[in-house]
Amino acid sequence: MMPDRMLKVVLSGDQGVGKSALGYGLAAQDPGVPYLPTIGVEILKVQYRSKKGLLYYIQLWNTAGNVRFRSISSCFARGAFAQIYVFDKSDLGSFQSIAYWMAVTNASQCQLRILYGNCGKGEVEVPYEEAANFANQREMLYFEQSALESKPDSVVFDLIADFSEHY
Ligand SMILES: Nc1nc2c(ncn2[C@@H]2O[C@H](COP(=O)(O)OP(=O)(O)OP(=O)(O)O)[C@@H](O)[C@H]2O)c(=O)[nH]1
Ligand SMILES: [Mg+2]
Repeated sequence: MMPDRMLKVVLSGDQGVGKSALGYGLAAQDPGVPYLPTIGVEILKVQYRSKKGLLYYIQLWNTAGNVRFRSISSCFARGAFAQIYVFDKSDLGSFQSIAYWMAVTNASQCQLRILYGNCGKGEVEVPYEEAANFANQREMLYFEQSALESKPDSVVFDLIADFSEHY
């Protein structure tokens, strides 16, 4: 079946924040346990039916957070419709890195930016208000959830589809 829309979506953020956990959940793929650190980039293919009934073919670029791959992060972001910046709510440093990730991935070049606070990993160091304010100032939508509980029908794709259908 031909999709109505094809979109590239990129996941970025520090090592170990839960990008792969989120990506596999959104793609309904069982990666096997435990998760291995991503090498370079992995492209997950996802089909999604929006509330308005459009069929999306989403290429989810699950990138590596490890410093070894930083020189290629900007290439992976090229041509993205949406970028999802992931941090771990129990790790302040990963939240402070978001500005860095926005810079290397040319955040202003894509139509939609989502800040995703993974709240599944432990005791909260970054409160909701702080993350939501930061997102607001940087023209991002803010959303928080446990990455391990993400599913293809998650609100993440609804946000992307709603935006795409108004765009
Ligand atoms: N309990 C719990 N563990 C999580 C959650 N999200 C991620 N983890 C764990 O945190 C570890 C790192 O998660 P990944 O998804 O591999 O992190 P990543 O951002 O893809 O890391 P890189 O690929 O190295 O950049 C894994 O052991 C996951 O199982 C969560 O929501 N809850
Ligand atoms: Mg990964």
